[in-house]
Amino acid sequence: MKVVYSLHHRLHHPEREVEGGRLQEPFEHPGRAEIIRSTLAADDRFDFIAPDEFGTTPIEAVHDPALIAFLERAWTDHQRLHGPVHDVVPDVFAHPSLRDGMHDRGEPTAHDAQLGYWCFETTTPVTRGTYEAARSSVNVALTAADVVLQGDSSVYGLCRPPGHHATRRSYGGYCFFNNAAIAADSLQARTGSKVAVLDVDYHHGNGTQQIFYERGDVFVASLHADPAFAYPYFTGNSDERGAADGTGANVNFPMPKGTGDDQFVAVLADACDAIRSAGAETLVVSLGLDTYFDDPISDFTLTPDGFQRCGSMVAQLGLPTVVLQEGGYATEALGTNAQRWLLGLRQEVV
Ligand code: Q9C
Ligand code: ZN
Repeated sequence: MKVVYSLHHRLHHPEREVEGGRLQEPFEHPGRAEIIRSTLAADDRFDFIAPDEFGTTPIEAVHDPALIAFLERAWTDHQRLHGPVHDVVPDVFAHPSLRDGMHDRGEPTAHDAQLGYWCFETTTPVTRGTYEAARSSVNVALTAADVVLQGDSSVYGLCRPPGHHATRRSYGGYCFFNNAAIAADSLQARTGSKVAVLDVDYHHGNGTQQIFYERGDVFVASLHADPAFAYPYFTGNSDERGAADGTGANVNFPMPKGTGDDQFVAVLADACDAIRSAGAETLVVSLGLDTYFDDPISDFTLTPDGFQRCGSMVAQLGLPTVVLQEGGYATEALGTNAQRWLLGLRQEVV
């Protein structure tokens, strides 16, 4: 199985994040991708390739070009205004209620206001190399999409930073560009056929849902912790089924705290049935491994065996499959968990 990897992910390396009112070391750090890389590199069933450069055109098909332009200049603009700052984070947010009943003024002119206009939370700092790392993560996803277009049955893109929380015109949740949405949109445009995104990260894939909400040509299914108690809170309920041309093309499976292997695999079977019924011909998987029992920011209880069963379940769809890395924060276990999921997909024994 081909693995697409770039060391450029290391250019995104925040020193701290504010979560729950505490200043702490980031859960999303370069070591995550490195342990997956080293675990897969030690298994000769995985072959590493470097990403190609795709430029910004495929990103502009999914994101507001002004968001891309902001992320490219944000770190430099911030240094000019505030002196040396390692991690650039907003201190003001464009809360919708500020302009209730008033017309939309679009992007503000001040840099500090722009930060709070494009970013929706405090755990996603922009560092010196964040833009380059985020662009590289997109290139990893698009290169993986090319691998299945060229005939491989499946491929793994070791994306970092992750992508599924980034909406058309916002970033947050450790995500800047929505790698899975960009890959799915590109696959849809190039094949002209229906694509499905299956998101198995602990957190609802709010960005992917938003990007495709009014489209019928990309079906989106997400399994995640119920937003009644889990981040990102504002999306992910089961009554969010899409709108306009996308009516019925979005399906959410919110699950309770403590969800384990059997329950997750059973719900995954339902999600796979929905993907079959939608008539998808190509699949993009947003692979979050933060459903693991020992994950530090989540409360599901999946095991390595469970991850392999999930991969096997997805293999039953028989679709060309692009697997892209999203979350997963139990660093020591991350390599093994990714390996088990992918071996399940390839119908390999451990
Ligand atoms: N108190 C991914 O797994 N912080 N992103 C949540 C809750 C952000 C997770 C704070 C979690 C983002 C890709
Ligand atoms: Zn997650």
